[in-house]
Amino acid sequence: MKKTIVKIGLASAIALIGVNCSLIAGSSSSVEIVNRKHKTETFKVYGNCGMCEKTIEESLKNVRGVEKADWNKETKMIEVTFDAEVLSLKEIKQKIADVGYDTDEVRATEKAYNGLPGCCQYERPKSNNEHHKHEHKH
Ligand SMILES: [Cu+2]
Repeated sequence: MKKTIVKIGLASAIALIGVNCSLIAGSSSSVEIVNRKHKTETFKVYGNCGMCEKTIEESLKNVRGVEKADWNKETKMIEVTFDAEVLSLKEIKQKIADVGYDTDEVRATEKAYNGLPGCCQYERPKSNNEHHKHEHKH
């Protein structure tokens, strides 16, 4: 009789641990555990809408060393999982700038920015290294 109670107690304890484990596995840190060579960085990319999201994420899609890129249009933050031995964070930001999107570190060229669809022409951050240039006024 006593034995049965102990058994039941153990079984429920294991069940509880099981639940906890699956909760931990579901958290955002699971990527880093699975692949230690990759690291995940989160930074701001200026943009507007769902179309921006597509363009930004596609700019990193077939880039060697980039595992995953996920931009959030609400927060304007991108989460990139990449292999730091293959490419640097700066190179990733350059890829994003190449398709027309600014980050705080790498700025897109006027040409790339102007090439974006009208709805995607987000409000650009003030730049430090272009203060000597004329502001384009309509
Ligand atoms: Cu857009």
